[in-house]
Amino acid sequence: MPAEHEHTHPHPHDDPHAPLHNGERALRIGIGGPVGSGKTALVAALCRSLSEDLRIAVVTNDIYTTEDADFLLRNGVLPAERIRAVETGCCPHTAIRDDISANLDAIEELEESLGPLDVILVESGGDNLTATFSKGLIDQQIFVVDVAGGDKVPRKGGPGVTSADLLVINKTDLAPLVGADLGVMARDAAARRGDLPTVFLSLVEDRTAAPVQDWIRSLVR
Ligand SMILES: Nc1nc2c(ncn2[C@@H]2O[C@H](COP(=O)(O)OP(=O)(O)OP(=O)(O)O)[C@@H](O)[C@H]2O)c(=O)[nH]1
Ligand SMILES: [Mg+2]
Repeated sequence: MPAEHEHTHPHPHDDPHAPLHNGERALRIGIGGPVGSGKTALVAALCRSLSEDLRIAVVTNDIYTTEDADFLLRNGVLPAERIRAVETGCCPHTAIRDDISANLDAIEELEESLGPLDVILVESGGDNLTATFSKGLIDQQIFVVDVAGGDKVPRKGGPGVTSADLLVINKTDLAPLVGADLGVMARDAAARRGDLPTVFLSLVEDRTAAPVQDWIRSLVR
């Protein structure tokens, strides 16, 4: 029996930074978009519909509060241990693009405490049309805009609208109230985005966010 100090063979499970077995890693999806467009409502809908058969966790980003995480907890969409809040204390886009360390720590903590996961949703703090995620933080990004600001939003472009892997145009139920033409939005989005997909959604009418859920499932498979 060797003395304790002679014990040399590595114990991979002792290393908190060790990759998951078989290189398995959750698909990381960033959800960004302007303030109030429905990012948290979308996260809540996805948690409800995806957690039936997938292992899900969520990281939220707020500037000064944990408002978004609190909303998800109040609505019971996931057990508390599956939700982490990052208080950025700075411009939301800084924490998802320039200094992503707090978000990476939150993801790592979730994976360590929960074991292997299928999908981690990272909600950015609400920003403007310029916010995008670092590819070092997420694998795919969803950009959520809403029709309430008028049908001009896709036409205005910006990196979120033009280059997100999925563009979600939310709150279609409000289109008649604000005189937004969804056909114009679809045409302008297609012109900006080429082959990248765009979906229309009303989270008031579709509490499962079906088109976004389908898109995520196609990536997990
Ligand atoms: N009418 C309507 N309201 C919606 C829809 N989706 C979200 N909302 C409402 O819009 C408001 C903002 O939704 P949130 O999900 O908090 O938006 P957010 O993008 O997370 O906001 P921030 O994190 O503050 O940027 C809430 O009052 C939602 O209930 C929708 O499809 N239709
Ligand atoms: Mg939110």
